[in-house]
Amino acid sequence: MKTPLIALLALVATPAAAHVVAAPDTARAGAYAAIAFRVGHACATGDATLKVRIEIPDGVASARPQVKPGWTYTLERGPDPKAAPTAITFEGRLPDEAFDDFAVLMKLPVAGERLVFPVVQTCEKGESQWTEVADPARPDEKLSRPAPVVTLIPAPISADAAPAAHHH
Ligand SMILES: [Cu+2]
Repeated sequence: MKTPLIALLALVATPAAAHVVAAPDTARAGAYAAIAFRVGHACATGDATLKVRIEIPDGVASARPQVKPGWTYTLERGPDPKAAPTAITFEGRLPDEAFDDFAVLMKLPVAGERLVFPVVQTCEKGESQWTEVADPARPDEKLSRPAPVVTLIPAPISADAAPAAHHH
């Protein structure tokens, strides 16, 4: 009797685990956060990932790739050399049977609810564009190639605001 409900819950609870996702996918607004872009599989079965290009959205004040043995990185910059790179591309080789994390240390914007990071994954045999963004009006819509998203947790109103009371 319980099987249908359990099956339904499993469906709802299963995240897009094997796509390209941000880990963690929540972070505090205004903080420095190391966010990994987790590549769960290649562009197709048996393929291999050679390149991962991560677009850095407006509002991110700095973005530094974590050095990764076996991988090189290149930064794309806009006109302002002091601004965060507009994109970071890692190049190396990741077989389909494995996953890997590509980490970026970022200074996140103070305002905003979520940051979208379009990713292009280039493989030996093809390419996957992880660039789809959910329509807020259709939250149940299933996207086949969703872009990684980081949800921002509002920063504390003030650092001086009422510290937790001490009871001795
Ligand atoms: Cu997937």
